[in-house]
Amino acid sequence: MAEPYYLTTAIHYPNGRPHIGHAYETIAADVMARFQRLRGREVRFQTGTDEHGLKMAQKARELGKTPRQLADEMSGYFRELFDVLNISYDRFIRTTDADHHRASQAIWKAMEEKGDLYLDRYEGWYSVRDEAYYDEKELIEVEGDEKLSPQGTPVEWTEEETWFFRLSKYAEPLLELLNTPGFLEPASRRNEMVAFVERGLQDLSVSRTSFDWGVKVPGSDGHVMYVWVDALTNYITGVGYPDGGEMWEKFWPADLHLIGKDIVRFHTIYWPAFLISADLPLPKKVFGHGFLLNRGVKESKSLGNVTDPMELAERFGVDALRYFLLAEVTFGQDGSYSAEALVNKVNAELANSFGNLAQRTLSMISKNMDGKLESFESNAADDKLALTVATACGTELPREFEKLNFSVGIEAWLRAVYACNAYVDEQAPWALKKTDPERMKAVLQTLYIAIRDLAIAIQPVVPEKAGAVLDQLGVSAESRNYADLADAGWFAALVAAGHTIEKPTPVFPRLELPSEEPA
Ligand code: ME8
Repeated sequence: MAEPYYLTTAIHYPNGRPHIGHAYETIAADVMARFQRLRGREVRFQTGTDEHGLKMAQKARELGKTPRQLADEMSGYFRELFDVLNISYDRFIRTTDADHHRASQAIWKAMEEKGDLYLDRYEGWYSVRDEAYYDEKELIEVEGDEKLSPQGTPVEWTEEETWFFRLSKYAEPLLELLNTPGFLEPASRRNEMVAFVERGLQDLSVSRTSFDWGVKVPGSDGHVMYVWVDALTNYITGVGYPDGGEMWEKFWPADLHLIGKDIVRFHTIYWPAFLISADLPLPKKVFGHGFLLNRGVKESKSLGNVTDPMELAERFGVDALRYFLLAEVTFGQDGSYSAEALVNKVNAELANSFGNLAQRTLSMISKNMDGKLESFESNAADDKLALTVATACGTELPREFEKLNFSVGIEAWLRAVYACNAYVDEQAPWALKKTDPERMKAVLQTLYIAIRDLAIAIQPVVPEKAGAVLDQLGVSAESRNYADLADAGWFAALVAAGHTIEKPTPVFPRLELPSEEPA
């Protein structure tokens, strides 16, 4: 039985079109989902849009729309983008979905039955942009009397009757959870959360009465849930809460919530506290990735440096974008991007190294061997190359991807690609054509086997391109899993079947920078 694996991204605010950060997080999650599938696990992958709350209500009013119209329109752009980016999600959840309202009310009732909810008056600071409450002592004083949230967003003084959740009651189990190795990664994010709990937890305001765009609080007219209560609940809605059933048994608790560093507090303090209160199991891991910066600067509408991820994908190709984002940035840290960095990296590593390797090898097999595979005798150089490639693809890349060290796994893969290119140069199969045709065949077929391993291993990152290489090699769709890397008989089976290799067409074209772009 395949071991189940449930992963989620954050659900995105559809108060505007998706930006590069949304693309980054969702691509990374997709790489993980594909990776786990290739490892043989039964994966459920959820993403979606977070449609309630004051931020959505205000934005809609500003645009003269209803929140529902804004959510419908923008959520559509997210789905369109994720389709273009080849995101293999199983469910795109919208918090306006009917089953989600039901799940949110169910977890609310469970917390209420626990005695963890009480009615009182909230007086304090709120950031609409973060949809977050802040303590006075967390705020940053700026020029004049203005105060900003720790994220640098404006805050407003709020007073209203609300329901409170007894967060203060859960300090001890939360500290224990935060100190559980592997629960919150990267580990560097843990200290901040531990310090937050140790400073003393305040009970949390979990409903609003000053607007009505949200999930209704059961039995409490005029109250809608605080948007984060319903937002976090999406993770269990999607696997069948509160009804239970096969999907629930299989997939909850989640294996991974993949989110950005700015929302770690919600996922490692509020969310586990709600779950403990409702007697539900806790997610196994929360990973807070870093931010993507445009040439080192945070994108913002006022700076006019906002990149449309759809445009990047259309201009450079989806797999080029996916590869660049994962290979360039150490996952967990902030990273910088620019069109020229993308073009340079993709040309050097995919077009000139891996792409060229596949193109040269397959061309020579098609031309010099009539495209026919034959059994061959390997020598020490061939065996050494085979071992290097097998280790990178079968051990190093999977070990690093499992830890979400995507760039480190890709580096190991790339070292194996470079080893293949060095081997081609050393062995010079084009020269062997006349002097030692048997040796030429051994060299080309050693490369053929190596390319198959390299293509299988890199599929999570560049699914379409790796698939195209595997098609050219003649690797069947059922034999592209990581377990197939260890299959010693596949090559002999292809030889026995009389497999022929056609003249290849290049899979990784070189990218060009439009001339107006700075070099
Ligand atoms: O926070 N680089 O939604 P959101 C990388 N609805 N990641 C970025 C980024 C950047 N420049 N900017 C944002 C929300 N992100 C809530 C989540 S989950 C129950 C509710 C990440 O649309 C951000 O960290 O503001 C978050 O993980 C995701 O994009 C959605 O951000």
